[in-house]
Amino acid sequence: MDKLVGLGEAGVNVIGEFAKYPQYQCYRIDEQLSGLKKDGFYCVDPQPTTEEYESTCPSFRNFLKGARPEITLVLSGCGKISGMSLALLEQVRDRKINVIYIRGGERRLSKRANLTERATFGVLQEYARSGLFQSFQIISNNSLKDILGKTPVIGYYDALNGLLVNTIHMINVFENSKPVVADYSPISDINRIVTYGFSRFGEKNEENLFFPLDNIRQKRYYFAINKKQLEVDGDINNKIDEYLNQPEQEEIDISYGIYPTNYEENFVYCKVYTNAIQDYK
Ligand SMILES: Nc1nc2c(ncn2[C@@H]2O[C@H](COP(=O)(O)OP(=O)(O)OP(=O)(O)O)[C@@H](O)[C@H]2O)c(=O)[nH]1
Ligand SMILES: [Mg+2]
Repeated sequence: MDKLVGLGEAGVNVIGEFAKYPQYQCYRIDEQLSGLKKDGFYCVDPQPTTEEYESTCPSFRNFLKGARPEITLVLSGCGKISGMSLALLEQVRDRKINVIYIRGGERRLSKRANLTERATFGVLQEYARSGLFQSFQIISNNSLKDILGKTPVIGYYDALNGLLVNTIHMINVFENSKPVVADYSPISDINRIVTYGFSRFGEKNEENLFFPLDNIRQKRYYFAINKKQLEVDGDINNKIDEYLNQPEQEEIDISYGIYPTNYEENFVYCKVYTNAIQDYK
């Protein structure tokens, strides 16, 4: 997951957070963007409606020609510019596609935004289920907000985007490094609807999902534990067992890896999967 495309303001902001790490190649598409195409900025003409964004979608073939063999599109479904998403995805359908879908609407959505979001969410999920996408990753701003607790108005989106991107990035890093212990079962090809979770490892076995995913089929935990503690602390093993054996999870295929870190605090990241279409809630 290293070629990322942000569509609309939320998408572009999230991409900006990924751009802080050297391993991601970032492409931004929005109105009022300053920056050159060759540097990954594509400024589109503003349109008054979702439909007009759809009908005027330009060709991104040249702009996105380096974004292969796999591409991850980040967007919020309630912005007007999300009207471009299907036309854009059509242009890159020769690649493996992931979508990170941000459910906005922490405050009341306008009627227009609500309709747009409902339609985009439904269509993209069906695409995911029919196998057109490798994954459809749902993130709810409300869930991120609850995890962060009280967040001031200024810097609010930066805080949300920081939590989201840090979690996805850490999981990417872990997936490319060697765990001290791991028992990973393969993710079934049909489980393409996904969300993430993040929590501190310790007292409470909370996992703080980024979207309240229904009918979870598979879960992967990534335990990020202080290296010294892994060497000397006998309790850690028991705590991890307890975490993995929560009784309400019996039906879920759970797997995990344990990774050494130099941080004082210990964290649990998770990625959860289902094949079940999610209600618009
Ligand atoms: N997580 C996150 N959500 C955001 C951010 N910016 C906006 N949003 C959410 O995304 C939703 C859509 O807003 P925008 O991203 O501004 O809309 P847009 O995609 O630019 O679409 P337009 O209507 O065409 O401007 C809003 O309801 C916000 O809740 C951001 O930086 N991070
Ligand atoms: Mg906008």
